Amino acid sequence: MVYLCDIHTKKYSELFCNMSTNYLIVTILCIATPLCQGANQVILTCGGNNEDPIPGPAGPPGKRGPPGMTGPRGLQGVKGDQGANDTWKDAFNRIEAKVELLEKNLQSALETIARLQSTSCKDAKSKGFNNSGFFSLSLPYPYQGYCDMETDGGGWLVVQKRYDGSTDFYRGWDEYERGFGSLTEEFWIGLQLMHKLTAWKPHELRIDLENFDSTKVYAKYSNFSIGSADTFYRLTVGGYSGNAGDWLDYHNQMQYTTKDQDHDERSGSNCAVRYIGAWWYKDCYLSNLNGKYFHEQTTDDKSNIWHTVPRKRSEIKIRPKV
Ligand SMILES: [Ca+2]
Repeated sequence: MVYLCDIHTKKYSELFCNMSTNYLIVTILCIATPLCQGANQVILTCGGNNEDPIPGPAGPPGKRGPPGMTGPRGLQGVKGDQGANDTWKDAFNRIEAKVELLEKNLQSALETIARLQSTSCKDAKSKGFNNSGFFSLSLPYPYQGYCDMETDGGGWLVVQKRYDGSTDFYRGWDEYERGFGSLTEEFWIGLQLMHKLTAWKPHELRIDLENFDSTKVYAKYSNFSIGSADTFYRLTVGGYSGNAGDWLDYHNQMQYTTKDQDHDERSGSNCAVRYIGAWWYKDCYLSNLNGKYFHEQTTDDKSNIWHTVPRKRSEIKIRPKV
């Protein structure tokens, strides 16, 4: 078993052992190889020393350790062999079932690899991922993202999501730079990443909004980019379409302002403090989607407003144009 992984399948080992899916892949390879029994032994060799594949004599047993964490559920097993009365047809059916299971597991493994190797949500969409969810994306550097694969052709990276007020958005500069919240709940992905992505490739922007009467509207911009930290993440936006109204144009070319960094055009006060948010304020806003979240319709001008209407739900998302 040791030789199988280190020598005969050395390429597979080197390819997959550094990836989080190695358990699944190696297991499948081993199942497919009659020489290989006991996938755990093979997996252990993956992280071992390939220059010395011959194991030494076993040492004395060590002290029993504490129980580990419960692991993930394993792959589905195949039905066991039957007794001596087995017919050729039964044997064939069992083999066929095994092959089908192996094909299914292999397909799952290949999908996982593709999911890990996508450069962007748009790239993942082009590979056939049609369900929204989490992806490990690799450009312009590795990061985790939530991809909207259904709206307007899919392939959108969600950069802001709010829907229940569970995450506090009244935060300072550092957190707006790095991002905060949970990708499974409400979050802000961070100005640094938004700058990196839009400097890497031209992007378009889409803002999906849901009102408290459950009507949905959107604003789309064919051009969207965020400047570097040196420009205080200056917003460049244009090419509006949609039915929510163009309430970002007013903020075009504005720098970002948080409660602890005032880069707006309102003299004598900080718009982020005045309106309990953080945004590309001018003097001060026509949109304020990071404003205070209210659970019901309100006329409070400190709320998460798009023009004059606070929103029950907002999703801001970006997508490479090419
Ligand atoms: Ca000011």
